[in-house]
Amino acid sequence: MSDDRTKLQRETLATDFHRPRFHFLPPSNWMNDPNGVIQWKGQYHLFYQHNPTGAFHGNIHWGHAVSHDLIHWKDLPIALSPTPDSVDESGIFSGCAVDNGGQPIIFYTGVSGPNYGRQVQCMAIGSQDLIQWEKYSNNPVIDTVPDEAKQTTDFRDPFVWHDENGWHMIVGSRIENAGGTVFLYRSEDLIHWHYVGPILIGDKKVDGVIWECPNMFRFGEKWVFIVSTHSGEDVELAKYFVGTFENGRLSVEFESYFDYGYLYAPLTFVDDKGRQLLWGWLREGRAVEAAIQAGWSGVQAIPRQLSLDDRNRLLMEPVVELESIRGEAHRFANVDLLDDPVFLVRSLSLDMVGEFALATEGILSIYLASSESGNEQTQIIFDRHRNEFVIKRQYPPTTIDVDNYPHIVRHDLDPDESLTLRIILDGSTLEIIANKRTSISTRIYPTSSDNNFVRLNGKQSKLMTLDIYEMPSIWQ
Ligand code: DQQ
Repeated sequence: MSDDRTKLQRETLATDFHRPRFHFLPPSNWMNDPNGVIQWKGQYHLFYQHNPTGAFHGNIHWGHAVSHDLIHWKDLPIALSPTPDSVDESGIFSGCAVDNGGQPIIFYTGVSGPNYGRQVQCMAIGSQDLIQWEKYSNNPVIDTVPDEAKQTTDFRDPFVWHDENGWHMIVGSRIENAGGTVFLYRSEDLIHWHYVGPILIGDKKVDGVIWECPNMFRFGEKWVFIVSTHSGEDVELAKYFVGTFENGRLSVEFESYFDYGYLYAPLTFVDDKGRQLLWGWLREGRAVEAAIQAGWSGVQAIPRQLSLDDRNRLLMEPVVELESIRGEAHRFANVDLLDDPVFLVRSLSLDMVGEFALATEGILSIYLASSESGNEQTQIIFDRHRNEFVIKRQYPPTTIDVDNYPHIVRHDLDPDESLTLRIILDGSTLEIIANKRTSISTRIYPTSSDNNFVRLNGKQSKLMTLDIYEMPSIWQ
């Protein structure tokens, strides 16, 4: 697609106030999982699951964009498309990119057959600018699900890494009547893969029936394993496990959810600053028909930098580069919160950083995307006694086809720990990260762009500092 055409598509959709202005999303149409994230010759490349012909899942290609700073993006031509009468005739599903000693290689799942029922692992080799991709002539490199899966249909999303023992690949799958799993393979040459076994098997009663989009990486001795859990009918939550990894098995020492809302299919990589960075798809919370009518669907979360704390909890922070585009700043400090809401600012494009001290019975409420009367709003409530967040999305009764269920999420604070909050609001996307370790991403669809009041109130709680930055569009 020409530069002019993508620019025109972006300009046409830019008047839609639900459409994020500083998060990455394609010029138009559908996007889901991030794929093949890699830094190449200093530039950050993002590939993504993309339907170029509609704002719905289907006809899946790999879209492609590049950035020098993880914030500003240039659209590039579609990287991979299905080939008729081949193992990927029905779609190029998720995967990763690796640097094979200067040669860029993509691994992806080729799908074909009824209900995408045949899923095989394929390879493509890139040009030095990552624009042209040639599929390996002997695809697939792995063509059958291991027997112990006792099923032959769910086998996708290869994640490949290299270490002193060679190349490793994990592929998301399930074991019939047991639960989600990922199967491990090893290779010397990236072409011939030897099956090792499942690294971990989930309990289908707890962690979904299928595991999709696996990731493995390490901080020192500790390995982190992230998967996206699927019920067989629908996506559930992204989960992480921390432990040791020996003889092809993961021994779990800590586990938790990566996000308690809409962030799904995260994918990680290490950049040249040594940062472990993570991308994630923020799916929609509205009916498919509404997305089709809007002409776009799916957003990427602001990339996050990951680390581990001394209790093996995964910590995450939006990349520091986001701070470079912050606009007008509003600072509030030392306010004892009472029933009467304090007006803060009006905007649907905000980056907020706050610290709050709550007494044992303290409650804090932040209202976003609120109408003047407050009959429509999103309320972020933290109850210190229950150590619990409730995120309420409240719309006029006539609003239909938009998710409005509450997110109820436990967030334990140590006795002397204050509550820190990072809140990023961008049109219909809302990312909330508490104390760097509890992430709740959601989607909201205000009925008017004037419903943009930000207020807060509370009881037995004190705003220590709150910095609110108005955020610009990255596409101007
Ligand atoms: N999305 C891809 C699959 C993956 C799923 C298809 C997760 O490869 O398992 O678009 O959202």
